[in-house]
Amino acid sequence: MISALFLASLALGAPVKVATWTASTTSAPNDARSFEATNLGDGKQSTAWVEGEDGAGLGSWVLADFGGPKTITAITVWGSSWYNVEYFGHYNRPKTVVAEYADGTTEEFTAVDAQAPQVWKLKSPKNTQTVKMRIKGIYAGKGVDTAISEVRFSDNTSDGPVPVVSAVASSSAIADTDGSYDAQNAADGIADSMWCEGNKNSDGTGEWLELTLGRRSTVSALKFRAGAAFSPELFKAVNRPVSATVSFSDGAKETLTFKDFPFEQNLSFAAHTTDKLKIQFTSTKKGEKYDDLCVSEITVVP
Ligand SMILES: [Ca+2]
Ligand SMILES: [Ca+2]
Repeated sequence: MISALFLASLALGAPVKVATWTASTTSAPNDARSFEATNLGDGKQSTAWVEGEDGAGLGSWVLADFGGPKTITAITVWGSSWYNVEYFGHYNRPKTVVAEYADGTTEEFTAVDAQAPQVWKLKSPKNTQTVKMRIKGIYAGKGVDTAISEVRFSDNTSDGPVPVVSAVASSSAIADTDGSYDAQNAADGIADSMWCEGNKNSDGTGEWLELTLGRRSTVSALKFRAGAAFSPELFKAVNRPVSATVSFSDGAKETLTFKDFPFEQNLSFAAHTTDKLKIQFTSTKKGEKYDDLCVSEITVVP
């Protein structure tokens, strides 16, 4: 339910590109894993910024610079590290955050105590070049440091991809130590969160995903990250789509044919005006480790 509400909030506007990220402090890298502030805006839940102070990180801040004034309507925060369930429990995550805008005005936001993206809608749209987010309160993890995996800002435009407000699937794999495989993961704007089907009697053929759009739109293409986009090495661990049929609200159908690679692929077709997209997979390629069809991300292109 939290995830569905989260997707609905994405309909507030288009994502705003951050030109530079800076932080008050950064934890030293360990095991070749970096904790730099740039991890906040790389579109991956597995990479996180971790503050580098001696204490719990209260007073630490991160600052997003858009490179020019933008009108911001919402901030979405993935608190702690979403690398896996153990990491999520290890790090502190922000409970209270004070956002300071370029004109010096501030606004305070509070997170709920759950592993869910926190969507904070601003009291009113704010025109600003920077947002400084200072951590005022935390939910304590088992370790010492505070982490944030990803931050996204939304504007007040309808530019960019068509927003998806909810996603449902024929089946979903059960959550494990790596996290959830819910349908929402296929349309959350995060490259390394994925939907995997949970039908033990199927290689994914016949399984489907249905995306509800934030507004009736003319759709001419879908961008897909098929399989496990977490890393090129893991991509072939799971089943990948070979072909699918996409159905539109007017009953029209188009055929999708996938390339078998881990990068984003653009699948274009004749334009259709629609409220929903139902993507039913008609053939798949076997994974090396798991017999579950997975899709990491779908972007709906106007
Ligand atoms: Ca990240
Ligand atoms: Ca995703």
